[in-house]
Amino acid sequence: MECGIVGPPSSGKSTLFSILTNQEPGSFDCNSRETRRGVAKLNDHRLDELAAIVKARKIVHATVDYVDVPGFAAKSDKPEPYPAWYLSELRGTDMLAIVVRDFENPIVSHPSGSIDPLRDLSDAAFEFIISDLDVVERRLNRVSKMHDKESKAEAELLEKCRAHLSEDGSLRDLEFTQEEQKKLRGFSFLSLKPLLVILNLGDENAPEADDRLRTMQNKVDCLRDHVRWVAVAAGMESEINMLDEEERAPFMEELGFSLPALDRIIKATFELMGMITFLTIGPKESRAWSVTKGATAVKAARVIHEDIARGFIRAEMYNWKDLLDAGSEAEMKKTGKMRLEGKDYIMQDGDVMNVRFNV
Ligand SMILES: Nc1nc2c(ncn2[C@@H]2O[C@H](COP(=O)(O)OP(=O)(O)OP(=O)(O)O)[C@@H](O)[C@H]2O)c(=O)[nH]1
Ligand SMILES: [Mg+2]
Repeated sequence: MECGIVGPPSSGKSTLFSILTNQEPGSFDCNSRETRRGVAKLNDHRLDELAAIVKARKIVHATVDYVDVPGFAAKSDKPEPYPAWYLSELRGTDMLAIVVRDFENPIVSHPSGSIDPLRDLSDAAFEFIISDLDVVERRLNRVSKMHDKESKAEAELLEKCRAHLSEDGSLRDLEFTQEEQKKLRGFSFLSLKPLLVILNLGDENAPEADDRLRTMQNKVDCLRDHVRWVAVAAGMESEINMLDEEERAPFMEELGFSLPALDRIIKATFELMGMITFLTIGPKESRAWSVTKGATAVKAARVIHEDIARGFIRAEMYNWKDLLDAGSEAEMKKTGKMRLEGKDYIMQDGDVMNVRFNV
């Protein structure tokens, strides 16, 4: 799962990326077209607690890939369309996180001359709409000349998209059937990608995070299903991260966030993408895996290894809490809480699975 981090220059994308991927902070040349990729670990106390029970020698967390895409400033006062390299970088991702700036910093000026996170969000959303409209119109031009049934259906679907985009609407706010969604997937439309809005606050306004987020949310008309909102104070948090772990708490408290940005952003990313976590627990390796909500046991097995899915016989399944309560695998087996499930079992968040398979 890959999430593109976008937004205007100096909104704090790279600062946030460093926090997420646990790298040294340090922004890079804003004229550079270089993007950075990194892996963020989903901290999961369930995995840590169960791994401790079985004395796991190796612990592997679930992860999300983040891509730090540098912002670029228009050369004139007029907004410029996004360049092709930028758009193609974004199209390759599964979801987008737009970082908008709500912090003053006299050393780093905002390319638009003032701090206005709502404007920055609308600008970015608008550029995505324009770029999608361009793709739709080009394709419509082609398919409208064809007369077979499939092309006609495609033209009808694209016409629905065109109408909405022309009214400055994002595609994620339209309802599509599963069949339509499948057809649209190949276009990698930006305004259809799940969206995480990240409001980057300064340390002075971080304690008002909830109010500031709410004010923005109230002014944006969008379907809640495909959008999530998170407030962070990336600059301050990256400084806090340089402290020893035991020294961090009072500073975090001052910011007013109950959890670090990393945990809150990954959680929002998982929710937005409809992902849940299941675990495989053993002394050699204990590991958390992610799978889409509603996935069957055999699909979850495929995440682990294709062979395990192919040779799937049954899966031993229990909830992570059952092992925690029992204190050991042997005790847990005595409680009768371990079930045997077939291929079609629907995975639940926090399931511990052990597949019996045959290759
Ligand atoms: N005061 C304050 N400064 C911040 C904050 N976040 C980032 N900065 C500073 O703003 C500058 C730009 O931050 P970056 O993280 O490089 O911004 P960016 O969005 O990656 O910028 P580009 O890659 O050029 O698009 C840096 O000097 C940061 O230290 C913040 O929350 N508060
Ligand atoms: Mg950057």
